[in-house]
Amino acid sequence: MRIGIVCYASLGGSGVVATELARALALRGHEVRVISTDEPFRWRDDIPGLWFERVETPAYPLFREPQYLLALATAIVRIAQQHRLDIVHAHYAVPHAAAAYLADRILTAEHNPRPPRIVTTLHGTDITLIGSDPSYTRVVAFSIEQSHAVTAVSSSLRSDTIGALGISREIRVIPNFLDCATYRRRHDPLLAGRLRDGVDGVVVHASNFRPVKRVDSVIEIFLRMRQRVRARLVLLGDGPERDAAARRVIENGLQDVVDFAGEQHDLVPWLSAADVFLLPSLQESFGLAALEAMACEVPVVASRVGGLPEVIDDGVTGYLCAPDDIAGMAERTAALVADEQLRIRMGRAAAARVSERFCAELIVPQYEECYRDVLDPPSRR
Ligand code: GMT
Repeated sequence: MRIGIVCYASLGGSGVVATELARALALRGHEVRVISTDEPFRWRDDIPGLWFERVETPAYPLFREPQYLLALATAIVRIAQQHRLDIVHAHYAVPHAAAAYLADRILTAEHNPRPPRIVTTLHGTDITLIGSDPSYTRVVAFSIEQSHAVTAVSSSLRSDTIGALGISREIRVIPNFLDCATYRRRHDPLLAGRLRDGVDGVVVHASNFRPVKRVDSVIEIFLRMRQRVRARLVLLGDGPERDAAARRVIENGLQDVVDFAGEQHDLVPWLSAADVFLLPSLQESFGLAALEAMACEVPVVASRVGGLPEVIDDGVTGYLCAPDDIAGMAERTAALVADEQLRIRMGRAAAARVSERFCAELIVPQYEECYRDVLDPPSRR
């Protein structure tokens, strides 16, 4: 199939999933074009059948706002015609589903013999935060209804979409996935040695530092657990809450035991040096970062919200607590750092869960089936 994958380039799970899906599809023999404003985070064009198509959003002094929706719809029309796309797969509904819909209308009105079918994948905040904001709801809901197929990364997100947007159409649940050959425990002895020096354990958090990730809670949990064990906190990623987090670290005199490691292209050695991964988010439709940690045999302590219970098996591969239960998360984290046997058992169970349910080999065929169904609906076969 000839597939166009639309995604955000910025640091975020939806862009990562879209990029990994594009790679996996190209490796399976499809022609795949990733359509974005910039090369996505973690982009590599080292395999045949995979291309990057840039969306230019020119600035014009008259406008205060960049016209991204129009630029993207125009780019989709051009790429669909030029490369005879069969599928346009929009990752993150806002505004990608609307841009894909607009492109479809243009191609149809211009009598394009076979406009591509539109598949939209919902990732989370496109529904739970942005899409359900009254400023956007009508267009987001309409463009989701108009897509030829819609997928959500968890059952929880499917329910949220039905509840928040009143969507009545079929939404398939296709969970996120990892390249399990890459995501496996891989030690960098130098890095692990540095992080573990002088402490009993290492706690890691990785995110885009937006308020929904609650990095302030990560620091609060770490402060409390340090009353029981000597630990280091490693914060991976970057975003709007980073400066506030850095101030909190200084206010609490934690500079020597908290590392801001920034954005890392290869998370595996960092995760492999960890004893516990913390994800106390306010909302999380899936929690790709938790899955990456689990693949590296790291148990996760997280909020019991959204799709996280579909990823983490409470008491088996990690612990789930109420999002405001900072004391409970601190206690669980300290217990894991203090008890090596418990940590190893849970870490191995976590990695086993990832290989049983969340490897690319299991999930990518579900997307291929979805594409085949919209190109040739089962009722017409
Ligand atoms: O909120 C983010 O972290 C970014 C957002 C995105 O742009 O990718 O993440 C959402 O999609 C990820 C990939 O499907 C999920 O793993 C995250 O759980 C989801 N974030 C939220 O629901 C808050």
